Amino acid sequence: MDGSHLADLLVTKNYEVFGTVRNSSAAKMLNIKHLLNNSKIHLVKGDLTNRQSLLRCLKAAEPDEVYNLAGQSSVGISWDTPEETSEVTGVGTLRLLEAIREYGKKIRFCQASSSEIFGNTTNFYPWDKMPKKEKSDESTPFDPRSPYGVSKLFAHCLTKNYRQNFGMFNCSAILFNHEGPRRSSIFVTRKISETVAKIALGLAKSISLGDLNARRDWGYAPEYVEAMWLMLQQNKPDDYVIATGISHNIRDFLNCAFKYIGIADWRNYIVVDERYIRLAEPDVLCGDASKAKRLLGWEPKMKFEKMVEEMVQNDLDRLAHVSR
Ligand code: G4F
Repeated sequence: MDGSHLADLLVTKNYEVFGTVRNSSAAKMLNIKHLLNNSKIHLVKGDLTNRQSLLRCLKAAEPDEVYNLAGQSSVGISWDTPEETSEVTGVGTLRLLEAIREYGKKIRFCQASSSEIFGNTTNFYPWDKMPKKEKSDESTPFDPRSPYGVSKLFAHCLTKNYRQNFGMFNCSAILFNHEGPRRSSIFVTRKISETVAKIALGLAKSISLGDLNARRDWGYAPEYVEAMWLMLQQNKPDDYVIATGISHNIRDFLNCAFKYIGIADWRNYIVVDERYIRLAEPDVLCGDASKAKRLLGWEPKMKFEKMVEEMVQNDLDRLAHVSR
C-alpha cells in the first residue's frame, strides 16, 4: 500500500522510481497496476533477507533517496512467525543500512517506523513515575508488546545509531495506523470495508472480528507517505511521529461502514472470534504529530468518516461485477 502511494507521489514530482520486488511478490502488483507502463517506474529484484541483492538494487538505481517500507507488517502474524518477522523487519533493515554504507554514496534514508514501538506505557518500568502523556510523541519511552513491535524498535534504534555514528541522513517516520482502499484485508479496516461491501451485495452474511473495543489512531495512507517525503527534504535528518491525534475503536469504524450501506444496527452481522483476539495490545493508541506540523508543515486532512466511506465504496465498485 505505502509503496504504491509513494510511487504515485514521486512520479508527480518527476522522480525516477525504483521499487524492489521479491520473486514471491510477482503476483501482487494490483496496487501499482496503473504505474507499470510508466517510463519513470522500474522494478528491481531485492530482498531484505539478502544483503547482496540490496547492494545490487542500490547500484542499479543510484538513488538519492531510499524509503524502507518493506517487512512483515502484521502484528498478529508476528506471533505466529516471530523469527521470520525479526529476520525481515528487524535485521532486514540493518542489512539495508549496511548495504547503503557499503555502497558509499550519500543517500537520504527514511525508515517506516511504527507506533508499535511504544507499546506498553503503564507498568513495571522506572519511567512509570514520569507523568503519562495522553498522546505519544518522539519523547515517549519505548516498550513494544509484540515480535513485530520489537523488530520495528530494533530497526528504529539502528536507523538512529547509523545517523549518529556514521553521519548518515537517516530519518524514522513513526507511523501510526494508516489506511485506505489499497490496504491488505489482513488488517482490520480493509477486512471490514470489504466484508461490509460483500454484505451490501449479498455476497456475505457476517464479519468475524476480535476485540471490538480495540482503539487505534487511523490516518489516511496517501498523506503519510507525503510526510515521509517531506522528512527527506529537510536540512537535517530527524525522527517524527505521524498521526492524526484522534483515536477511534472498531465499533466506530463499523458504525461508519454500515451506515454507508444503509444499515444502522449492525450487531447481528458481527461474529466475535477468539482467534482474532491478540495476546497483548499496545496501550498507546493516539499520536501527537505536532513536531511534524511545526518542522515539516505536515498535518492530516482526511476525515475518518470520509476515509471509511471511500474504502467501502472502493470495495463496492470492485465487487459489483461478482454479484451480477
Ligand atoms: O488492523 P490491525 O491488524 O493493525 P495493527 O495491529 O494496529 O498494525 C498496523 O498498524 C501499525 C501501526 O501503524 C503498523 F505498524 C502495522 O504494520 C500495521 O499496519 O489491527 C488493529 C486492531 C488491533 O487491536 C486488533 O487486535 O484491530 C484489532 N482487531 C480486531 N479484530 C483485528 C481484528 N485485527 C485484525 N487484523 N483482524 C481482525 O479480525
